[in-house]
Amino acid sequence: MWDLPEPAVMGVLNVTPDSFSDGGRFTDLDAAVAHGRALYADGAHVVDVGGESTRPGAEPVDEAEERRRVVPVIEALADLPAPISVDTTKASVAAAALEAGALIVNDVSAGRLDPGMLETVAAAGAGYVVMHMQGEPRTMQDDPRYDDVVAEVSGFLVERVDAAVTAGVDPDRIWADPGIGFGKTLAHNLTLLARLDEVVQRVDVPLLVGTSRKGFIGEITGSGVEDRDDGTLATVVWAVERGAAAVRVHDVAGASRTLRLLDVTRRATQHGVGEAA
Ligand code: HH2
Repeated sequence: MWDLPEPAVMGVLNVTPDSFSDGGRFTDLDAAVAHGRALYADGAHVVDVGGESTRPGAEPVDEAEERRRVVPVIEALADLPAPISVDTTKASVAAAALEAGALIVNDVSAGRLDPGMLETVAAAGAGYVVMHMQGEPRTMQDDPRYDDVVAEVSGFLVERVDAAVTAGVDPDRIWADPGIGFGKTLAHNLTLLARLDEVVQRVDVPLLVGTSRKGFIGEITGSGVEDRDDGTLATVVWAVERGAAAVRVHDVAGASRTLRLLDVTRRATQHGVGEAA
């Protein structure tokens, strides 16, 4: 995606009352903008602004309300050196966000929920994230099923990347995302992580992986949402080691430090300790 480093860190900024981790913290414009700037200062390469929660059970948000939440924040952050992405499934919200200065659309529906989405992204020459989700947020965790989760998720991503490219989206500006936690049980999430290198091989564009503070970490560690950053970092290292090009996290400072250590250790392995640090 453009000239972003690999691995890139996407920082999460939810301007919603109900997101599962940071809901209600950044509904005030000044607080949201300050947090966006803090994410950049902490090392975010992309700041992802979302106005609709997609947590399991979340109710959809009206288009005008979602625009009202995200546009002023994006306008105020547009001068950051890092690109802003907008986390939305609606073409009209994406268009308003791109107009306000966002450069990337992060679409958890991969263009399936709004027929105008792919054309909107293509017309703006914007970056695009296509993510896999089984079902829709309100019901997606009811009883998710796959015969082969790796093959099905990879096949879906290949098909949606093709659809985006056919609609005119620049293939060099697309990330694919296996959608950890979106219509997936603990076993599905773990299988995708365990076999992430297969997904990387099957999909032609770089992979973004979002595990941050998600329920499966709590299922394993027993920790609440506010106590999952350490588990998140374990999955960040795992994903990057298996070829993920980018990670989406709430704790950008922690992820940046962790990835720096990973990078130095890798280089020490390849070139010797003297040149690594
Ligand atoms: N996860 C969430 C939201 N958007 N986008 C991508 N590409 N990948 C993800 O894994 C992903 C995403 C859910 O996390 P969060 O934004 O913290 O919560 P909520 O949806 O409740 O706002």
